[in-house]
Amino acid sequence: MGRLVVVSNRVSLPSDKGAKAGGLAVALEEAMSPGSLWFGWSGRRGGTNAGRPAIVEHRGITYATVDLSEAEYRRFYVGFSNGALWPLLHYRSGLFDFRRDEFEGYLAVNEMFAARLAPLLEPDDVIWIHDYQLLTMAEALRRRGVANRIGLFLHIPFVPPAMLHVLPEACQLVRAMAAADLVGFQTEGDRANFLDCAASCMELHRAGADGFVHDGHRTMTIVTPVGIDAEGFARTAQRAAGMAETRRLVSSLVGRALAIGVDRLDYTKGLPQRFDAFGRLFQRHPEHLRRISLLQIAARSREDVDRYQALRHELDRQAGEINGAYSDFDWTPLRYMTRAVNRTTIAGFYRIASIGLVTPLRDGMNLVAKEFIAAQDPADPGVLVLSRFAGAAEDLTEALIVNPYDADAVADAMHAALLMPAEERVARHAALLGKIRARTAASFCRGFLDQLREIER
Ligand code: ADQ
Repeated sequence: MGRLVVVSNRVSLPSDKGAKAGGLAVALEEAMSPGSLWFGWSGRRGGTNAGRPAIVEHRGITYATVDLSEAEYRRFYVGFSNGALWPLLHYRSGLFDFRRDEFEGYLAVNEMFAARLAPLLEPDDVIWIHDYQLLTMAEALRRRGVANRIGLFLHIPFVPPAMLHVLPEACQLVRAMAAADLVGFQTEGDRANFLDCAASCMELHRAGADGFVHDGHRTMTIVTPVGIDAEGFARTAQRAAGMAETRRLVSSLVGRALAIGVDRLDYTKGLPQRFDAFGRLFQRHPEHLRRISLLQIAARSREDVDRYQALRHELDRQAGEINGAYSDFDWTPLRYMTRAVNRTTIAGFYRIASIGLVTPLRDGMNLVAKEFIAAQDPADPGVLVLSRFAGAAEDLTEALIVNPYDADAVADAMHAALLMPAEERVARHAALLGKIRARTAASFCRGFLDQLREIER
């Protein structure tokens, strides 16, 4: 069986210590077995990338990384990836910012990745490219004569044609994605949108329900939702619940309930709307005043992108407003922090929380929802309040499903969660736990790679 070559924008090197916020890094660690190669950006910038990739070996895995120049970083990463594609693929055309030089910078970095990876490849390697930063890389590899099996997995949503064509070069991207043999998505909806976009961009013949042929090349699609190591996370949470940080959190609550939110500080995560809904809880259901605190951990992310700074200012303002309006001398309703906290500590916090608030405005999957479920004590679990616009909601139907734009409804769901009888909490949690145990990070990787390896080239 051929070697696995994973390509992602960022490579998490074995030397990277400390807290990591980001679902992709977590999921991919499961895919890497000894003998594999992981290729991507080192995270360094400012240097030149003219030379060969830097190679590090660790526990049988080879890590090959390239640096980006400052101009590449600005155009490819800050510009087109995060200023144009990220908002567009999260249905936020109002935030979409297209600049042609940035689009060209994006194509050039995808091209450069292909040029640096190609000499490292062996004929039976299976190549698995990840996410929205690298949508044109499969095509760039093909142009270099790479005939290996290539898979592409998109961790974020894919939009319908009416939204995608807001992007002037939409069809160029879709055609480049189709150069892969297998294109994977988090949900059926995302896959259907991609197939519709492909049909809107090129002459194609459908190959069964899941694929198509264009110009003699067959592109198949697959839906493989990303999961977590549910058993491992449950063990971590159980252990963490006894650790000093969790004990300190419990004693600071003095018997009050805890709601928890854990996100990257990103406008797709619906944090201003969540804060609004939390304030609304006290207006609509004042019996909860002084009885609950919300701990929101929002790790700063993409601080070079202007919109993220604006979001931070908005949240600072809102947090001040809520605490100014409702705090008492011995109770603060909202505890809001913007640094990353390590996953073990967070696991302990989830376990003691009565409510997990996962209310993104749009999300490919959302692993925090799954981690919250895994971390609960099955005999006395907390309740997950989950946005219908998270990919996770397609499967996790026993959560309290909400529309995150409806602050009153989210407040009412929190109220319902706080009053929910133990029997109902246990039943909902058992059903959810069964689901996240069935679809783990490992089964995500296996599901995608088994199908990719079956493809005849
Ligand atoms: P993200 O948008 O980064 O991932 P998510 O799925 O929630 O979102 O993954 C976040 C991961 O980082 C989780 O493991 C979480 O514990 C951790 N994390 C989040 N906030 C943190 C914080 N404040 N401190 C410490 N750790 C934090 C993208 C897509 C998602 C998709 C994943 C995986 O946007 O929709 O689920 O990839 O495919």
